[in-house]
Amino acid sequence: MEVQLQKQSLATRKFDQIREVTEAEVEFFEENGWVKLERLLAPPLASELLQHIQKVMDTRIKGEDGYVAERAPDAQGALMVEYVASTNLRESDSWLEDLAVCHELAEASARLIKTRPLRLFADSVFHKPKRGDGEAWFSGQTPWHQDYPATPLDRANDLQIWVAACEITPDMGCLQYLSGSHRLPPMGKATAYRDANGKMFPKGAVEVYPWLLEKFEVSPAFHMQPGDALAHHSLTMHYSQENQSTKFDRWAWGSRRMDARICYNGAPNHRTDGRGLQIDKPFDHPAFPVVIE
Ligand SMILES: O=C(O)CCC(=O)C(=O)O
Ligand SMILES: [Fe+2]
Repeated sequence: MEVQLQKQSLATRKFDQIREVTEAEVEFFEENGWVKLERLLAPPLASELLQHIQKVMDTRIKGEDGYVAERAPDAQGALMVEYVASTNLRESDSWLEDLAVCHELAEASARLIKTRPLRLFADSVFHKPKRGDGEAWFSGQTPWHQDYPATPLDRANDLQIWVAACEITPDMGCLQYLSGSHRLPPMGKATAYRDANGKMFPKGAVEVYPWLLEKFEVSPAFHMQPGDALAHHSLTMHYSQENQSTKFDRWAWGSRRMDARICYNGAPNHRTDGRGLQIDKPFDHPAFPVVIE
């Protein structure tokens, strides 16, 4: 039976500082499961993005808007608070809402995964503070993981666009990929990769499955200019080193779009819990708008 999707396309603002993806980029993505999109956002737009994400993070972490308490009442400790604060910044900032639902990023996503209609799943901030600046959620290395297993989607047909909101030199922890790993099945959550004592493996999947590093090539840590982006499929294994700079924080903003026909499978996730989603039904809910038909 064909499922009727609610029409919730919200794109109102035009972002003419976002360019189109090229055919060569689409082909590269299909082959490797990731692609670098140089200057996807023009630098002035990237600098506006940085201002917005820093402001929302600051407000949320201070608890000024009650966002974290509302979304995750059980969030304990500064790291967990920061993690919850790092998700769906668009819910606290109408400019970020416009950017997250914009036609330009939706069209780029639709071309890369060759799927329409698409729905927005979430937007996120990935902040790695400079070395010596205390511990944050994304301090240290980001363990090798796929995005799909941590989310309650009944199929893996979605992608993340990760935008450098500031200059990110290779020593600051650029996202890196196992090229071609999007052809792997779901391999478990990063939080499930633990040793016999229950301690998380800092390098994630490659510690549990060392053959991954023999089978796939690791993509380089790029030097990203503000507005350069990386896109990856939700089955592509990815990782980033810790930020080794003692001077500069690393700020990236991600937004993830999915096949709008994907159904909710009920797995726990703070992005979806308590939203009244129905198991085996599409995400027909204002928090997951259709962004391209
Ligand atoms: O920025 C990072 O280190 C992690 C980003 C990530 O896991 C993602 O974009 O899916
Ligand atoms: Fe990820």
